[in-house]
Amino acid sequence: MFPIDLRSDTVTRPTDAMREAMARAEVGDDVYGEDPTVNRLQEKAAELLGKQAALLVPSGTMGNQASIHPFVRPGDVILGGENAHILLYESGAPAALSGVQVETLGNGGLFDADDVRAAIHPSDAHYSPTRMVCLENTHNRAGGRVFPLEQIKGIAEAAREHELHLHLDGARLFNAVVATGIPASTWAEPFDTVTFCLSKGLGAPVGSIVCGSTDVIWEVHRARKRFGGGMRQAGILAAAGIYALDHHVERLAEDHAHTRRLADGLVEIGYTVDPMPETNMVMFNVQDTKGFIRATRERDLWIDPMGKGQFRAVTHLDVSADDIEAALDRLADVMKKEIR
Ligand code: TLP
Repeated sequence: MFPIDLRSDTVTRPTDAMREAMARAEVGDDVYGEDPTVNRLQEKAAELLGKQAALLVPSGTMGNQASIHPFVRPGDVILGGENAHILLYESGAPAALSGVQVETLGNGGLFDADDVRAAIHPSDAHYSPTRMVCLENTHNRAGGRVFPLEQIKGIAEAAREHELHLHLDGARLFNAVVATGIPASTWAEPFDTVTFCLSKGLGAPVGSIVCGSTDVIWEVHRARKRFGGGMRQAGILAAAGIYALDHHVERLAEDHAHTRRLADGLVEIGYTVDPMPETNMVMFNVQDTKGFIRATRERDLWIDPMGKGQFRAVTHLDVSADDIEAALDRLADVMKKEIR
């Protein structure tokens, strides 16, 4: 049996053509701002997202945290959707690195303008100031759901009314772009800072981008330095990013089609899929977590749990239509053994 890895879209390996682009990259010392390939990637990303400036950072986590750090003071509150990556999967970084408290909004990751207005603390010495709203699109723990644009516009209005910084964790923003046909710049427009990852569905080995106004990115740049994220001849990585943006965006539609097929197959086999997928991941329920992990690993099928009784399967560049059929055969076999 050959391995099929559906744990995350982070597991992809650079293609030969991407490696070729990396090997040929012109480089310089990016801490001096002298790496031409990094500069080219940053200009390209800023233009794609309709922002004045962009900054390459080593990871989505650093992109998020460097987008929070300059715009808050210790004791401030930042608001985020339930189960947001920033709050759940970044090792407590908002508290540890920026000293902020986090309050969650809405249900399952999505929220609206009323949730924001209701959460803002009054201007009273008892309360810590509410400073920032963070939103995730697509939302990971919500099964790759696309955050509705009209809802985002309402949230942005509420944020502006109260002078809150608005940040988008767009680790998988291009999945939302491809799923909806709405350009990245439209999704990015309401936000002060936007991150997106090159190292997920886009298939680059390393790297994320933060976009914003020139002034905002100047502050994020300082935070990147403070967090130890200044890189030197990073053009080798930036070349992979440029290649990914040129060649791996439209193909995300294939991942979305594979996920839909996987979801339909899971339902046919008898698993409960919830919600049905909108992009490149599908969440389904399994009671026997340990048994399911053992049985799938025995069949060289890699799928991880995400929360109690829930598994997440993610499609990506290294998963073909045939792999999906093979994965479904293996899952049907697992179900036959009464592991559900
Ligand atoms: N998410 C990973 C795990 O950390 C859960 C994954 O496999 O999905 N924002 C979002 C929405 C993410 O899903 C992730 C990674 C990040 C930020 C962080 O990116 P990295 O791993 O580059 O720090």
